[in-house]
Amino acid sequence: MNKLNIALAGPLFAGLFSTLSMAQNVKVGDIEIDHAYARAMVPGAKVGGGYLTLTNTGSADDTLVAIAADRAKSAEVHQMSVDGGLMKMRPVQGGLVVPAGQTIELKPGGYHVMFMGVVQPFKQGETVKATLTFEKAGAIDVEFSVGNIAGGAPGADATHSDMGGMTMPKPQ
Ligand SMILES: [Cu+2]
Repeated sequence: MNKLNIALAGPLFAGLFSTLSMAQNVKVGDIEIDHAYARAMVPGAKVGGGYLTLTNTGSADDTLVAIAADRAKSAEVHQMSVDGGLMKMRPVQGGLVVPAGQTIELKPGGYHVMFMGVVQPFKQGETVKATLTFEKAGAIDVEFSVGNIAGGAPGADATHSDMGGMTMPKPQ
């Protein structure tokens, strides 16, 4: 585990557990959506992360093809990964596939919804509404409960508020 992981893991997990109790559960077609939450953003931040669990109870794969939110100019699914010691995030091309009978978890450090062009940074206690569109199941409105700012450490939130180029520098 490198220094970046250690620095991020604590606050991120704290944020995750503090928001799970506010989870909602909605369904459209064969797709079930749970645990939708977003992280609070620091003042001035334009980019925020959202997380949720997608379960496909059907017998055919489906794909999350679009996300729209009132509070953001655009939103898309990103994948975060560690590549050669660098944490990177990139858009998932062609939509996020939710395989038949499987559950996909969007969580810190992995897949996440990236809200971009946010005018008013998300604040703890707010609800951010978004419409998710699936190729087969269709569209569903989802409410993301806004949790805390990842433990309150400004450095930790930099992963989402300062993602120019989508490649984060390796800490020394
Ligand atoms: Cu992202």
